[in-house]
Amino acid sequence: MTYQASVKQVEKVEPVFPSYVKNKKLREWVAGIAALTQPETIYWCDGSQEEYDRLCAEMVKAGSMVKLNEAKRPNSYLALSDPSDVARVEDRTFICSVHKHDAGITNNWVTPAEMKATLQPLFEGSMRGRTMYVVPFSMGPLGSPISHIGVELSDSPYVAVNMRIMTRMGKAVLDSLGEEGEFVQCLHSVGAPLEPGQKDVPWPCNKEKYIVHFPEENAIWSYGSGYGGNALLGKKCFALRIASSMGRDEGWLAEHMLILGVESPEGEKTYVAAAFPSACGKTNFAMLIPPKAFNGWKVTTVGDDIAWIKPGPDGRLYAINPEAGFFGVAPGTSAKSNPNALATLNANCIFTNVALTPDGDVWWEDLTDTPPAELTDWRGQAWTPDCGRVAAHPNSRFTAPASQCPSIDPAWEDPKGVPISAFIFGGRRSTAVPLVVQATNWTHGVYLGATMGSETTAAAAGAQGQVRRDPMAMLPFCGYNMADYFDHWLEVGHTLFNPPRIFCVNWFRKDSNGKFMWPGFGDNMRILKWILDRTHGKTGGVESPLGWMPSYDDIYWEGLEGFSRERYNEMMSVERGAWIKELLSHEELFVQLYDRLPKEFVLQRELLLASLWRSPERWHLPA
Ligand code: TSX
Ligand code: MN
Repeated sequence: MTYQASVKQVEKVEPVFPSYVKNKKLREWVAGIAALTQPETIYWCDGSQEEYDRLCAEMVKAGSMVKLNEAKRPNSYLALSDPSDVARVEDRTFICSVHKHDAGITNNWVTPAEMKATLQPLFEGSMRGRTMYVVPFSMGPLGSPISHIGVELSDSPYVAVNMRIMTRMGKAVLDSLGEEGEFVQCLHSVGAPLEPGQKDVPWPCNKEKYIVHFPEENAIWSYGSGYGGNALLGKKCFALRIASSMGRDEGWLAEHMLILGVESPEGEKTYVAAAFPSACGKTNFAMLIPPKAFNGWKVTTVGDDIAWIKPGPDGRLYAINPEAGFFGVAPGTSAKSNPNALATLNANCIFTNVALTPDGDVWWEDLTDTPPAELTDWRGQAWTPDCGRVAAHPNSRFTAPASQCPSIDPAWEDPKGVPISAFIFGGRRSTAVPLVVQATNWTHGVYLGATMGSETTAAAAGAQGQVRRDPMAMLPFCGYNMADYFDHWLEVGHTLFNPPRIFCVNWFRKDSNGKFMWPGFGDNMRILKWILDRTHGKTGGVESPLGWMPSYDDIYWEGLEGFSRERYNEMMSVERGAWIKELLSHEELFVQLYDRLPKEFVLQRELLLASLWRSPERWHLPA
């Protein structure tokens, strides 16, 4: 790769390396990127609290963040983005493998050579007038055999401070990298160079955006956006897209999954990993508080978004949460929906695109039943409850240290990871899909995960109420061909001794009056308990056309008054007509992936169809 830059500019940005920067590849890469992007200065992040406070103070001074009321929300900040830069940009996200087939039909693809030819001129001088932050980070506990190191070069101080919360960031990472260690190259520019004397804006970004992955060289180039998953490259870009591709090559899984632990009153500890598409309350489930009647039961949180899962020496799967913080959607987070998340946000947080209260605190929709009488909204404009606009952007976020979560699991930083006993796949489906089903075996379970779908909600663009297939909730995050991904899942299961049990859940089925049939939230513990009992072989189940189901009597109902057997059976019913439509929609997904689709999926679909036809038109659990 050649970088074009005038001699004068190269001289200006010749990096001075701190003595502790020993890694040869890192030195060469930083020098090359500095010559290309021509920052005014280069700053090496050490990850200290002093550095974090200083960078935040600089951003406050520059007008990029406000400091919140120290008494109400200590050491916390609010950033408001440019109104055009508020979410991930899937149509600008690319997987640049050499062969198109290796990216697959579900990813945007351009050859690496062509993409680099496009990006090179955009990055040329893109950091002029700005500081280039060198952000060394570890995804996963430093030194864990499951962890991997990355270095992000970014011209955004917002990225630097958020990365300190979301990852293990700083000098210790470089020490662990040593002279020869491997790291994922994460290059990021907001694409807004400053000419001499030009005044900066609070949230610099560029209309033109590129979120680009080179899975064959473990590199990420991100241009034009300062927001979330576009800019904090350790998260979706590295921990999911690049890592999924590494996992395929190395025999492990990088999944869009929460990890939670359940401790029974007898002290038996079980961990499960669960995948949900957006708008299903994944963080709420990761931090679930069991109902009072579950005296002595405890749910603990290992992670709320991403799981790296590797086979251990005993033939079981072990998972780590590669992240160190939560970058969660704020609206909807409340003392009712998620008290643990709310407590996590008490201090040391960065909020993005939520509303500001007159006394210097934050607010978002549903935080309180009655909104404050006046606010400054996410666009910085005056807001009142009757103004007809939302106060916080629907995709507004909190960045919070995971260590502050009251339900954080004691083993959340265990370098070995936690043993996974079950996988749960969920979706938001108002019809057809029962509350819970257990797959009959690994292959059936992988099929259920691969064909999971969710209804679009107002939070996402596009028509409402349509079912979108989102295999394993990985559609926007798989760094390679989705059919190869299914194949990899099947392969991994066969390397294991007694693989985890697989379940499907749907908290969102509605009755004929359009009312949610299941109370959800803490009461999901009742379903989780059955899932655990099943994985430990402690309870019965009924064979349905779709897999194993709990009968009414298999569920612990204490403390949930008036939930009748009839209503439960209604919620668990299987309609042939609806499921034939469902299977046709599976076929639509499969024909897109036809040439590399595992044979098992075709056979599994046929088996499901056959079992539906041998069952009543409307199948019910016994009355
Ligand atoms: O997060 C949710 N979970 C998982 C919690 C552990 N939500 C919130 C919406 C997703 C962003 C849910 N919403 C859940 C759920 O299980 N279920 C529902 C649907 C629902 C909403 C309200 C009520 C019941 C169900 N009840 C009342 O409003 C009284
Ligand atoms: Mn996610």
